Amino acid sequence: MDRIEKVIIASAVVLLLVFFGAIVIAATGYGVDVPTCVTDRKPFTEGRAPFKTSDQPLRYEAHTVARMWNFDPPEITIPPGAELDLYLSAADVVHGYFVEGTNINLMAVPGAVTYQRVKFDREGTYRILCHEYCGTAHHLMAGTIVVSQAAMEEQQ
Ligand SMILES: [Cu+2]
Repeated sequence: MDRIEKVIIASAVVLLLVFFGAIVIAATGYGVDVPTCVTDRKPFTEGRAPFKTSDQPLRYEAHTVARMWNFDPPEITIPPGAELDLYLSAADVVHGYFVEGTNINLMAVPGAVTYQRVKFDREGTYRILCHEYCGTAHHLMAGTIVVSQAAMEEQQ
């Protein structure tokens, strides 16, 4: 084996170890979580507005259905500092679920439920966009997540 080949193989092994270490550090040190497909929930075709599931920690759960060409419910309102358990399904074709300014990026797949737990610390309005081409009105498919204490108090 040529010396250059040995150097390239050794470099590749070092890079593999560095990347694997970065994944382990991200998962354990920074809490980076990969969205998962859950199997203990039946796929649903009706959305459900957020409801509180826990006070300590403050936690809400929302069920969103993506369909041509909207999200049901179109708006999710939670208070700042709350964790949101987001369950997502699709009623017709594959859609995407991307929330601007966050790391929320899910696939909505018919017959499956995807899940991600997220926490919003800052108040604001976050736009939800479909990022999978799903038909002629795909570009109009949007929703919002409103993180606001005042909006929560208005609802009660
Ligand atoms: Cu779409």
